[in-house]
Amino acid sequence: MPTNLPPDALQAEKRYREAETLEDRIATLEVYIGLIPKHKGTDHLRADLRRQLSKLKASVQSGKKTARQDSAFRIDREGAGQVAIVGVTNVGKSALVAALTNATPEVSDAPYATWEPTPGMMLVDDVQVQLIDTPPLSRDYVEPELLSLIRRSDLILLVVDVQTQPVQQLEESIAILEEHRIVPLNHKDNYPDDPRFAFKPLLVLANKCDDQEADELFEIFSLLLDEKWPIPALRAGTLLPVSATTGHNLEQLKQAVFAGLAIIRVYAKPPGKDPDLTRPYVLPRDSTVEDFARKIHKDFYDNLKSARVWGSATFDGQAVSRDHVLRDGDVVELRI
Ligand SMILES: Nc1nc2c(ncn2[C@@H]2O[C@H](COP(=O)(O)OP(=O)(O)OP(=O)(O)O)[C@@H](O)[C@H]2O)c(=O)[nH]1
Ligand SMILES: [Mg+2]
Repeated sequence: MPTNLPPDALQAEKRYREAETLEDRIATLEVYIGLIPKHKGTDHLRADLRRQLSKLKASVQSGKKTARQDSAFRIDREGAGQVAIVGVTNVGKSALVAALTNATPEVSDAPYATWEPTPGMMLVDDVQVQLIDTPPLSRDYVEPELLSLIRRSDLILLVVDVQTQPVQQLEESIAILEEHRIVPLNHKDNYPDDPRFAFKPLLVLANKCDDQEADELFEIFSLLLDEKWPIPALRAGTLLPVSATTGHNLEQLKQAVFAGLAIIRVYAKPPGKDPDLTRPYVLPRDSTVEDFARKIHKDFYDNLKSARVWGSATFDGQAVSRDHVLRDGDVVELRI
């Protein structure tokens, strides 16, 4: 029986012990966990209870498949891409999501503050991207549902705290992911080409680079990595110093996410009119005029007679073929 808990938490614990059905046990345990004060002294207790909770939830799922839909870990895709922010506890994942999106996840000094994912929308220029704050990766236990969420995402942002053993944090996070067959794209060559592996683009964020002193820590961090990571994991552009507190490099972070998603924006120009530059169509990189036509409407795809492009063509308004490869920012006029 846990001691040093406030009376309401003790009462909730009693209700949990007395709950009889599986549903009741889950409901009362969730209330109990929510009432436990968050500090280092309750760290183990909370981690332990969360493990129990996910076991209970797993047994509901194996009993009836429809429970999956209710899971907080199944987040509908919105916007041009889904990006999972992951890392060990206290590195500032929630703080980054709060700084970059409209969402307001709990930011806390106490470890293991986040235990359910929270999505938020981040505007990169004129494109909305979905960022998902997630519970911490931990050597002890990782929720299977968290791993599925990461596997479904288009891009992983792996956060470390530049002020607290960032090298170890990075190595531990990568090891946990790889043990569960989630492999950064740049480690692909180390693994068999097997569909059970999810190869993901991954960007490392060294958070808490608030000031000059922290910048020096970042320098040391990146130097240490060069020695310890012979694989080209952290080639230019995959490691970025940021600060959720001061906003340092958050614009660069947005641009890096956009680049990591490998998408382009294309603007439609109705014949004889100006293009609508406020509403981009988002397409995978290397899409063609034909892909763009299909995205607008099947009729355009089926009946496309000609296309003109401003941007990637040699001259503005040049007539191009259906298989012309488009570039980010192109304006396209389709005629049917
Ligand atoms: N100095 C500094 N502190 C930060 C920064 N970002 C977050 N923090 C602090 O670090 C602590 C942890 O932040 P969170 O965002 O809750 O960390 P988390 O990674 O979500 O932690 P878990 O939910 O436990 O996994 C809080 O006290 C934050 O205020 C930053 O850029 N600079
Ligand atoms: Mg958090």
